[in-house]
Amino acid sequence: MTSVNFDPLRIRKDFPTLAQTVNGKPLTYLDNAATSQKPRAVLDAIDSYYEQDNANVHRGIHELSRRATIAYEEARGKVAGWINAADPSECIWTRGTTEAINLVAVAWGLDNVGEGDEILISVMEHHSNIVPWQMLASRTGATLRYIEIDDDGRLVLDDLDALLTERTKIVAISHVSNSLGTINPVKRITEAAHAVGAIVMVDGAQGAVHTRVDVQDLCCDFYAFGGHKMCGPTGIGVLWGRRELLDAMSPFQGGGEMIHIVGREESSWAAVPHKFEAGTPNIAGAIGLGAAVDYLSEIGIEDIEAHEREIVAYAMEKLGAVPGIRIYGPTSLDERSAVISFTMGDAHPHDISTILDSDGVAVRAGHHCAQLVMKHFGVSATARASFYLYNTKEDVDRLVEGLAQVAAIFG
Ligand code: 7TS
Repeated sequence: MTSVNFDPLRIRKDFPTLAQTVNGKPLTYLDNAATSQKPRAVLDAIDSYYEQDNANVHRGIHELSRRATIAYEEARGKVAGWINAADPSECIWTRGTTEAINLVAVAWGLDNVGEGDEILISVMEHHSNIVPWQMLASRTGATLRYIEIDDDGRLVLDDLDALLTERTKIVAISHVSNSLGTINPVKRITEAAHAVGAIVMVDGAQGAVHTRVDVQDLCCDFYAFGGHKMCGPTGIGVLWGRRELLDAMSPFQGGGEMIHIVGREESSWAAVPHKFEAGTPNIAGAIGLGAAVDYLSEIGIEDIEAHEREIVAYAMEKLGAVPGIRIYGPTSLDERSAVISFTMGDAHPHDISTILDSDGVAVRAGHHCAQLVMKHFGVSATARASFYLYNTKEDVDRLVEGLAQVAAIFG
């Protein structure tokens, strides 16, 4: 149950983009798993930085640089608090989830994974959590192994102990699937991986957005997430890592700000987190993400999660009654986050999306960067409705009304 103060209609007013019509109809935005809309507080924080404090960070002694540096580092503290990191220095700014995963695959992977070693991922992963590991495997001679999924879209963990061997160096797993909505038992996987000496990287692109994340409680080694799916700007994300791992790792990219001393032949590195932040960073993005964390914290992630659960329960009931619909992913609401993927008879998901769009309803259609999931279910694409704090039951009703039109056209 959400608290009495939680009011999605009031929350909607904070988001300028939501107050528009699309194709003559009020916008119903149900593509939140791709990216969320931005509240005024985030837009204001970015504007205010550029209007008043704009300067490069960690290099000037002048007033603007001092202010920019303080705001940038304060934002790091906010994202650290969001995932309960032991220290802000464990949070590295990246361009997003994708870059955070690539950072680990390259900077940790090349030094720690060798021929004959194994990397364990799952069939459920977003391409961002597959391709970097394929690249690492091909560069090192390591083997990529997969946790399979069942027809309910859940990880098959019965044979996890057999998949994990003393050769497994890293397990990379999503917290929540972007194509099925499945919430994965990350802690269970982490415990099993650690028992064979492997480390665990969690792709939290759809996790830290919808639920309280405590990286210390999850006991994982790396956790990656991005700003733009949680009310923040694009082009900014976070890699959290355990301090001793980060300290031991080689840098990811070379350049300004990541060095201690530069000599003619070689250089030494700055301390974590700056060792991983070569070049001028996305200062406005970090400040904007800090503002997003403030905004979401004030509303409360528990209330947001409870609200989304209500919307998803309602949507599962209403969508489940649509003739010809097939919904992918767990039937149990406890195992499902704010994503519902579906197909409808012979209607191509792109046609579904186009018909819905003509009604002002935005959903995503396609393979959702999860082609292995599509292959498992024998489809090339699905339509996907994904929800966030500002969605209402009326949004679900509009989706269902739009699907009635799809049924009328496709029979
Ligand atoms: N991992 C998961 C689970 C994701 O959902 C996404 C983005 C990424 C990684 C990559 O994040 P990025 O911000 O670096 O691109 N997912 C989606 C989606 O479902 N539709 O568009 C982007």
